[in-house]
Amino acid sequence: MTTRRAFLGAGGTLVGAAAVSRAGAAGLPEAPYAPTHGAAPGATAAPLAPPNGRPYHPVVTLNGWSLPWRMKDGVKEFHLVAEPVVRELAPGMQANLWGYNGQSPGPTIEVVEGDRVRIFVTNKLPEHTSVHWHGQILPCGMDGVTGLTQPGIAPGKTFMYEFVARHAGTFMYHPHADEMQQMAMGMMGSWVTHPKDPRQHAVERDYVMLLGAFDIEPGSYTPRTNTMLDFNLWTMNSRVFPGLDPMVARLGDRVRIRVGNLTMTNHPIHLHGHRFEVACTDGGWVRPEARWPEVSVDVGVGQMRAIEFVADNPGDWAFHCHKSHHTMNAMGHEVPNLIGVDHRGVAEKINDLIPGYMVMGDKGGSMGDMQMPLPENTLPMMTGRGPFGNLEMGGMFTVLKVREGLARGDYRDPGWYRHPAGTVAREWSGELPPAAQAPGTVAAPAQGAASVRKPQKHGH
Ligand SMILES: [Cu+2]
Repeated sequence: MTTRRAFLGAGGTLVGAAAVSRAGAAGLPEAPYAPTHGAAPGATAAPLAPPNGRPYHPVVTLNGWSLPWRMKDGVKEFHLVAEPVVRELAPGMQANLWGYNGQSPGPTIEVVEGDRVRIFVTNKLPEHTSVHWHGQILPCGMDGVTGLTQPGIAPGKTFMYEFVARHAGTFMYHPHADEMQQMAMGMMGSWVTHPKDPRQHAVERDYVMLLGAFDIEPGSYTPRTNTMLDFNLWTMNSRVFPGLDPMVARLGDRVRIRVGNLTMTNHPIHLHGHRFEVACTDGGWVRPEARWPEVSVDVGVGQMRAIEFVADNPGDWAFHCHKSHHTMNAMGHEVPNLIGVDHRGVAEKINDLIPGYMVMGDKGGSMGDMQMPLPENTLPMMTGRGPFGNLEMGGMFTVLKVREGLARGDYRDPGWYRHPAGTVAREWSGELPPAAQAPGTVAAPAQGAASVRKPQKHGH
C-alpha cells in the first residue's frame, strides 16, 4: 500500500489523509486522520474499497469512516491513535470527547477472514489505555485487558497487537482500562471481518454503527463521566438526529445494518416498513433455520446485532431506538405530567415572581414550533425539519431511504420521498362512520388538577 491515501468523502471532496508518522516502511504505518468533509464535518465517508489483499464489499460507517491500512509482508498494519477529539453531535453542538484518529467513534477496521492483522495503538490521552478486540478469537495476551493480559499503554507510548482474524462477522473495539471514564468519553470503534468468499453473506448495502450515550449539561461541552443511567444524549456513532445522515438503499437491494451497543442500557432498534432477521451477532452468523422475522430488535449492553432485509418498500422509513426518551436530545426529565391542567391565570401570577416563566405541557408535550432561547452549545429536545413539518425527534433516530433506480454505489441523500398521488394520510372533512365507545365507559370529564409545579431541574 502507498504511504499516502486519499478517498472520496460523502460530499464528493477529495480528502487527504494526514500522516502522524511518516517514518517509512521500517517504522510505524501512518495514522490516517478522520476525513473532515469541509462544510459537513462528521458526514458519512464513502466506503473504502480495498486497494490490496482479498476483495470484499466494504461497509458504510454511518457518519464515520474506515481506517486505511498498510500491507507489509502479507500483514495488514493499522495505526490507531487514542486521543482527545472534538465531535460535532449535530449542527449547533460540539462535544469534547476522547476517540481515535480525530473522531469518536474511532474508524471502522475492515479485514478479511484469515487475514493476519497488526495494530499499533499510540496513546495520546492523559492516562493509560488499552484496546480490547471485542468478539475476536485470539491469543489471550492480545485481548487488551489492562492488568490481566497486558500493562496499560502509558501516555505517549505505542503498543502492538497482532493476531489472525479467524472468523467473519461483526465486532467492535474499546478500551479495557478505566472503562467507565473512557467509554463514557466516546472511545469505541466498529470492526468488520468480511468472509473469505465474497459471495457468502453477500448484501448490496452494508451499514455499521455503535450506540453511545453522553451526559452533557446544556451549555457545556464535556460529558459527565460518572453518570450511570441518566444520560441526556443518545447517539449513533456519536451523532444525534438531525445530525445523522440517512441510510440509502436501492429498491430491491439486500441490506445489512450492524448495530453495536456500548451504553449502560439496552436499545430496542426499530425499522419501519420492512421485516428483518438478525443474521449475525458478535458471536457469529445465525443459521438460516434459527432466524425469525422482526421489526424491532433489542440490542443489549455489550452486544452487536446485524439485521438483514430486502429493501422492497420505497419511501422514507424511520430507523430508531424504540425507547421514546432515546429519540430526544437534552431535556428536563423531572417534570410532572401537566396534561389537562388549567393554567389560566397561573402563568401571569408566576410571571410576576419569575419573569419569563412559560406554561408547558397542558396540551401534551409537543414543542412543535415553540421558539425558546437555548443555552449555548445545546440542541433542541425535539427537532428536525421534514417535508411535512417538525419531526419532533432527536437522539437515536435516522431515516432509511429506499428508492428505485439508484446506482450501485450511490449513497448520496436522494432527498425526501415523493409519494404516489393518494397515498398520504390527510385531513378528512366529509361524513364519518360512528366512533364506538369502549364497552362500559363514559366520555371522560374535562381534565383538571389541583396543583401546578414548576420544572425544577434542567439537564436530565
Ligand atoms: Cu435506546
